[in-house]
Amino acid sequence: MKIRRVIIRRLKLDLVYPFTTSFGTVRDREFLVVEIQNEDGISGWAESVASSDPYYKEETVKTNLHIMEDFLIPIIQREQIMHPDEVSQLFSHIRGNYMAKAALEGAIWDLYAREKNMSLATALGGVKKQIEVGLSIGIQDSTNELFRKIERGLSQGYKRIKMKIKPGWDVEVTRCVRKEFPTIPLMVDANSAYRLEDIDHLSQLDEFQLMMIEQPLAHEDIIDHAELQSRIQTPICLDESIHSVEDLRKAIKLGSTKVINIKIGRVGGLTEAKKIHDLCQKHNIPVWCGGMLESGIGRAHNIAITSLPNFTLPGDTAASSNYWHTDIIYPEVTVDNGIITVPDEVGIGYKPDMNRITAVTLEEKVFD
Ligand code: OSB
Ligand code: MG
Repeated sequence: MKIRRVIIRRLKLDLVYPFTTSFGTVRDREFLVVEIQNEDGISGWAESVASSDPYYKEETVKTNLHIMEDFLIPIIQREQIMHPDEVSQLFSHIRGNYMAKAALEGAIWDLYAREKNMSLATALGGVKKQIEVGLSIGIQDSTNELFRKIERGLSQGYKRIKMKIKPGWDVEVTRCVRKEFPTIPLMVDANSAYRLEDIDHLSQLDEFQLMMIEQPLAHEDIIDHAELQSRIQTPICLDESIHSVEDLRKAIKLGSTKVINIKIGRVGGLTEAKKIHDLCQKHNIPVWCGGMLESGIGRAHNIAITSLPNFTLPGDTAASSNYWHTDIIYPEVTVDNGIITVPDEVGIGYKPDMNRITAVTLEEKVFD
């Protein structure tokens, strides 16, 4: 692959609804979109899932810009890349900064697929033509509001409901939801809001037949999660704690997790995401694709990776209209009765909408 130019755009989009987790409320998203052009003028696209604040994980839009500009882009410009699988190796001496790495690697994957005239899903080894998706519902002002959101999601056919929890909005709310919706596939996500001392409290969730509890304990922990898992029945799913196939190997060894949420940005890119998928498959651990309130570009990458065979649980990739008044791709991502058809067009399979992108760009940097 001959890379001629890297363009980083900083965009801002308003969310259709504010989204509240245990770590705060977001009303809009500021994020970076990466375009990488080859010598023939073909472009590959990806986005960074880093947000403007370091509340989910430590990376931010600003740290991503710094790491991309000063460290990662010079590597891409200097090295001859034959296959996108090489990129994570080329980046490996730069510690952490997973989201920044993933955004550049993702654009190279899209460019590679376009050069080969195939879909990104096919380039990744995807097999599924359709994927099942669920809805992630933030913390609400009242249980009535939560019920309304769940009902809406179910009426649109979403295959599972994930509700965010935090201390004070957990056991009793889940009890109410279960009473109202006794049989729906339901899970909760705590985004690291609890400590091991909360074992007795968290074990009260066991009576609600939840599919899983996502990341109850600290954002880098795999040790306390192992103890918690040995004392509760609800399967634990790790999100924040897993950055690599190495983290996963250790978590499996300790018994910290029974399900894995794969986020391309959190693990440094598609190549590492595939490795995590493969190791989970070997250990009969189901995986699903987590969401980070992505624009259509990130959403398209999520759809492509979800076409791999061990993504057996519905992911977070809801329809564009659940997040944005107007997305930055066309067509927008649509969900039909909880199912997305994986596009078979070349690359990510959706076209970046340049007019819309220009309209919401705050800053643009070109690296020749
Ligand atoms: O933990 O999965 C998470 C959004 C921002 C940060 C962390 C998380 C989330 C979501 C959003 O749950 C899911 C979505 O994109 O719909
Ligand atoms: Mg999560």
